[in-house]
Amino acid sequence: MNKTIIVSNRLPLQVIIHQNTLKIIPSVGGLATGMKSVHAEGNGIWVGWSGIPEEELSTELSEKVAKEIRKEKCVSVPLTLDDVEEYYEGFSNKALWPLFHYFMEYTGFEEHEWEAYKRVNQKFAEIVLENIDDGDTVWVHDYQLLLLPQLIKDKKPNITIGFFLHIPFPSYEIFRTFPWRKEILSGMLGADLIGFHTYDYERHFLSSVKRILRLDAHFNQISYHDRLIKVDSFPMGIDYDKFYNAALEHSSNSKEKSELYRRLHEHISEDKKLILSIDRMDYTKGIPNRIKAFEYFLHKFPEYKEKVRLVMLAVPSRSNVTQYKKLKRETDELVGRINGKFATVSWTPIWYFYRSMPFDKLIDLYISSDVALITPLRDGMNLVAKEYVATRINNDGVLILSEMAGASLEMNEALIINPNSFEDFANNLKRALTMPLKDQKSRMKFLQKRLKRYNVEKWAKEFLKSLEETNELKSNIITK
Ligand code: GDG
Repeated sequence: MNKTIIVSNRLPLQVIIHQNTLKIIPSVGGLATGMKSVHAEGNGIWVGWSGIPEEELSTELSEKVAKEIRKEKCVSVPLTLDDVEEYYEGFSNKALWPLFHYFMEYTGFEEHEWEAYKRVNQKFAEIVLENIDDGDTVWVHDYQLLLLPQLIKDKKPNITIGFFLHIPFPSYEIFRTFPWRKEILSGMLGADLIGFHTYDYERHFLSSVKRILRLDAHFNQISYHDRLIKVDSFPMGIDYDKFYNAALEHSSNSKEKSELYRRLHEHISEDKKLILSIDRMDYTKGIPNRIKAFEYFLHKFPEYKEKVRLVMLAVPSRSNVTQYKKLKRETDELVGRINGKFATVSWTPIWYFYRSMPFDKLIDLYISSDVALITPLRDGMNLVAKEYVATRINNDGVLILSEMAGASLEMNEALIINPNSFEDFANNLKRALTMPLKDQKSRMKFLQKRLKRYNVEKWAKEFLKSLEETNELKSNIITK
């Protein structure tokens, strides 16, 4: 029986080792949810890193971890501390991530990190090849594994390979600065189908392929050696029902309310509003910008002092990388300065949480907020914007969304802003806070309808269906 092999940098689980006892906790992230049915089907497997460097495992424990992981239909790729430092924190997060998000000034090109990136992609390839049979399908995810499709194709030309990029693909003018641009493109072209969140990323990719590799591309098909490669956009959705149902349960009178819920609602009354932002602590998410723009709003519309509160959840991320440490310091200082400047005995303008919260608390935040302020400077998609919409069970609430997020292209009914314009930001925040309920509801209903239909499961199915169709393309070429 043919199977699908999913490959991503991290496995969809967490391994916890405490005093030689082992616990495996499945993770519940968006990707894991979307892939659930694909992964569960037949003898499908997921290949990725367990999150524990090899040095922290004795041979005996390493075997035990592999065995337990296998029970979850997962296979781990062993990574050393050096691999993690050079391939993940280094090349992936200091070269690819900033460049692909247009942060050229943050981008460092280190030859030894490139070597590590190639070495680790090769490690992934070996594990995939050990587990693959003729007729299988491989679906590779994201920017940490851009070389993997070609490494697999070289050894197994008849395997069908899909690749999906979760972050933006930058314009040619940015991408061409990359020292290893040809190798990166050739690596991706090992896939039969290459997917992006938006048509713009797809267009940028095709333009780089044409101009850097001088390949022919007609519409969304690239001729490469004797193969045809399809490129398309698949905007990722969320598990809509999970968020909607959780919101329903959390809002019901019979549900005992959490401390967080009670504290949030103490503030809410007719004339007081909560504004929410949730992101990983990442410079692409525009956190300092948002705080400064909020300050500008309070200056421009002083009547909102003591009437609004920004609840800002920033989830720790990549905290070993210098730029992220700097960002954390800058955010702490800005929040401190603005709270110091505006606070009164009964009011703190920004409630700032630097931590990860359990799902239940996330839902409490979503359902308690009148406005969601999602203003990244650059974002592949942004699922938080979609999750906020899914939790608005009474169709009220307003989403303010940056036009730099992939999600903005499918969420026209949100208030779309340029996050670099404080004027745009302040005016739209005022508009959101004064929007009549009737308008809120009609916008929310349109957004919800679309998100419910094109959920994450549908996204995964459409990608795999399109990947399967590439087999017809192949057979057409052969018969011609
Ligand atoms: C990358 C791309 C693209 C957040 N805080 C907590 C928490 N979360 C969950 C949210 C959401 C997810 O994390 C964040 O997803 P995003 O899409 O917003 O952002 P990235 O992490 O940057 O993801 C992005 C995505 O890949 C998918 O392709 O959209 O553009 O950058 O699901 O709910 N979950 C819990 N506690 C938290 O504190 N439990």
